Amino acid sequence: RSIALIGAPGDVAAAHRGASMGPEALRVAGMTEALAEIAGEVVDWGNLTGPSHPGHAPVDGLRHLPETATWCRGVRDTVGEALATGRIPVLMGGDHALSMGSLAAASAHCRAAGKPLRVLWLDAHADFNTPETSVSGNLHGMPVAVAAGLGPPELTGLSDATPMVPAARFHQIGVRAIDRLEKRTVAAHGLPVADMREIDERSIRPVMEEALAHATAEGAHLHVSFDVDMLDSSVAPGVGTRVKGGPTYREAQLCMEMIHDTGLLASLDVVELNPAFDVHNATAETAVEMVKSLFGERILSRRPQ
Ligand code: DIR
Ligand code: MN
Ligand code: MN
Ligand code: MN
Repeated sequence: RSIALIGAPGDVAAAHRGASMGPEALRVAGMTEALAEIAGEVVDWGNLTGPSHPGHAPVDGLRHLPETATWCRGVRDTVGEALATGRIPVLMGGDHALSMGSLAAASAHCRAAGKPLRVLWLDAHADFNTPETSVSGNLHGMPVAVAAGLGPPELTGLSDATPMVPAARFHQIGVRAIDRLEKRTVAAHGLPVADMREIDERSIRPVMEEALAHATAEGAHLHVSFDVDMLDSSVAPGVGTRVKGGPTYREAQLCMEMIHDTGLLASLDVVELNPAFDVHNATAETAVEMVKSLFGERILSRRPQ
């Protein structure tokens, strides 16, 4: 299947400015060429446009709500167009709030096609804050909650379905930073999270097997939302919120290769890359290397043991 690369240079929902430079940094790191070589047909649809960062304080616990909603509508419509024409959309962010747009699109696409949707959320954070629990008021800390139906109607209403993606259809990998009140919401809604302790104790392979089991059994549409800060901060310094203690380069590569092995990857977000914090674009290059594995690059062409 052909891939549509979609740039979304929006940073209105993040604490630090600069994720708006993400799409171009990923292109400079060779995203288009890498996908063309591994996956076949790739078309770069260019960048969406939207509001720039207003620099306002939160209003009722939310910063830049109208601007975020505008960006997400653009993402939803363009990702939806890619899915409707049989392509695999690869959204290059931009901050992680933009995933509300791609989830709305994937949700609508799956409902129309009668396909189950599963979401793999690769992130240092659970992104399950609400205006009531958030310390920062930043919407990039809330997309999973919004998808699960918690949050302002301007965002939950991005989708005709409420919730657009029930909490139980997510599986989170790599989480190691959850706010105090956010933790309670995660527990109350039964959000499936494989945190770093679980990965430490069980190792990455069985954790990933479990995370992918439902999708495999259902033959689901698998949406992968890759927040680059999932990677250990020593491997990926070029993000707005660095968190130590994450998956190593090799562990993350194994995650990506195991996702590819399912043959179910149907839509992808690569978000939260912030070139303002990067060192010679190394984090963008690492992100492209991860995406290569997601689309099937192997060291040797042997099947897993
Ligand atoms: C924090 C940080 N939990 C917040 N979230 C981030 O502001 O809600 N998500 N960085 O990716
Ligand atoms: Mn994160
Ligand atoms: Mn973030
Ligand atoms: Mn995130």
